[in-house]
Amino acid sequence: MTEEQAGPRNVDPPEKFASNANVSDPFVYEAADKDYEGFWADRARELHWFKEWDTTLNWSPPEAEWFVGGRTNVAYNCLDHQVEQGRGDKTALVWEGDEPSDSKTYTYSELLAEVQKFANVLKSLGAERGKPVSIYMPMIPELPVAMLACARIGAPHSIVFGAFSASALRDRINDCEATILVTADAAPRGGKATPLKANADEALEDTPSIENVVVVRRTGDDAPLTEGRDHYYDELMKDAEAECPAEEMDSEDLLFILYSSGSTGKPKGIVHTTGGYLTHVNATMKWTFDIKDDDVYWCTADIGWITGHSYLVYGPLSVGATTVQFEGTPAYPASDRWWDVIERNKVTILYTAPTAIRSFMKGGKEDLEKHDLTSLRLLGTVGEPINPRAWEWYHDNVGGGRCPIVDTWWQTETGGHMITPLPGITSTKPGSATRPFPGIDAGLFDEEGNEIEGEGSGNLVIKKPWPGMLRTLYKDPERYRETYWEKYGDVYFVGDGARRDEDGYYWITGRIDDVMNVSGHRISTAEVESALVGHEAVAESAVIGRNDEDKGQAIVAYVILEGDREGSDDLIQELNQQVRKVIGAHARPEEIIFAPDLPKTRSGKIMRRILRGVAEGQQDLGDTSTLADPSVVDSLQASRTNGS
Ligand code: 7RM
Repeated sequence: MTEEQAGPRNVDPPEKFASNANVSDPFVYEAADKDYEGFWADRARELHWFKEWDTTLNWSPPEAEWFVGGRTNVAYNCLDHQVEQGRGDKTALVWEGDEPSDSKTYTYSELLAEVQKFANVLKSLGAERGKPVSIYMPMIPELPVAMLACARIGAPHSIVFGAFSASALRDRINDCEATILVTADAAPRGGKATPLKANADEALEDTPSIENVVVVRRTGDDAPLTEGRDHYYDELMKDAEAECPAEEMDSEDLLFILYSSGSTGKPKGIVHTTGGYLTHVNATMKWTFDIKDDDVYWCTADIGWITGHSYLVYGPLSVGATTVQFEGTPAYPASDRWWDVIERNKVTILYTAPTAIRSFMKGGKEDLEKHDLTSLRLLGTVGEPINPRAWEWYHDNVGGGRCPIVDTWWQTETGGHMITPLPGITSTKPGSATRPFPGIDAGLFDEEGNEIEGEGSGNLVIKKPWPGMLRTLYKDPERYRETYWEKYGDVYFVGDGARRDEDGYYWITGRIDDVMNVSGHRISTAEVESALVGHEAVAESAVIGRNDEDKGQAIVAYVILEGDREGSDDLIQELNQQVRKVIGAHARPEEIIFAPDLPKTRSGKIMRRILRGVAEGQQDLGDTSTLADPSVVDSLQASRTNGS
């Protein structure tokens, strides 16, 4: 272990923070441990239910049902219930556009009005309970409006991140057989616009289930409509009825599907349901983020990822908070944009990714020093392990040394925070996500399936069900079982490695499967490989994530060309273009290496460890004796230095 991993110090909650914290009694851990069902039932009671549940939990591994028999509605909790509690005139959403001059706010009443109208629009286009609606949108207020409108009428949404390509969108629409797509003409970011509608049109050439498309006019760019299929959002809204009652949903009714990379080329349709998911995100807003009525809370994630679903929209609105939605990039129009957003909106809680922190660290403190950041009182991180140096930088320079940091470990699959400090209680160690949230039972297993007790390293598991857990993979229960519940029996297999220290704190070491984490984005090696072999010049490819100081991991692709082809800069360009086209720009390899052969075992399995070693320039590649042809290693090293 290096000194950096060990973490130089403990950081206790400041006195003033602890004495005002929502949760300050360390006994909460023991209490939840003794009766985790009771703990979560107490959290669920803080929500609005049309009918209370009969049974807190049915657990028949790997199938969980929470708050069985209860009836509730997520949009009702996030809007109507807030208005009922007197927050009608409180700002629900602060929207900051790509241009600093472009901003808007919605009160809870205004957001409720907009959502009811759009829910009626969706109904008029055939949306109904249980029928998925696909959403492919920029970071504009109409995106949370569309989500909440779906939730209001019980139509599950499937949001596809705006950077995904036409073919990625097509596959995700076809998998859930959505009948409606909500999109926009274009998505402005960093002064440039992505032509969303043009991408959507390309996808829609091959999506037989889609009957209607709603197009928000964001930029006014040319986006031709297809007669009978496409409609402008503003025109439909003009004539929409004002009132739309919230459906009384069953606690276990589907709330949304979110596609996420797994270890094969086909993304997994992760299924989240209603009552349990809302309980989990609502409770963690109060406990992890210590949310108060006067907070201005900013989660910088895109809503297209789970972090945006849970902690930009559903979590914050379900507690009646003011949530900030930012459309742009950190560098536009200047590199101090984020600090400007914080200063102008007096943001009190900032939730972001280590990769962003590291990039600000590189840019230096000057940008921060131009702005008053004293409104901040709590900082959060998510998406990948944070190195202690970036943690300290975040703490000192963004938080001015006064704000606790919550390093929250969780996944698309878990719905909400799983391992995280509680900011009024936990003595944090920079680089560690600390301890499981109350009611969450984490553990470590070795490769042989033995549980590791006390200090040690192994594969992270979750031993008891929790309310926000995924319920299945959409239309693929078999893959659900195999991926998460087969390796160790009735415990949830996370896919991350971790170390537990002498205080029981967890230090997440990263994925142990073939999933890369590039700037906090999950991308599977298999997806990139399958995009590359889709190019006629490519015979075979192997993709790995190389450790990268800024992005966590950088994508390196080894490519074996068809017999008569030769590598060139032009071909590298073409292959990059190919990945952009099949998956999206965020999945383009940082480095493409034309190799004569791949290191394989005698059974034909690619030894990625070796490829990683070569890409990272390691001299000692460890044991290579299990390779079918050990001489491959020399030729790989040669092609890396000569080639690309
Ligand atoms: C929320 C999210 C999940 C994967 C997960 C980890 C990594 C996330 C942390 C982290 C160390 C953290 N969902 N990860 N948070 N690693 N410390 N605080 O990111 O489904 O997109 O990714 O991200 O590997 O398994 S996700």
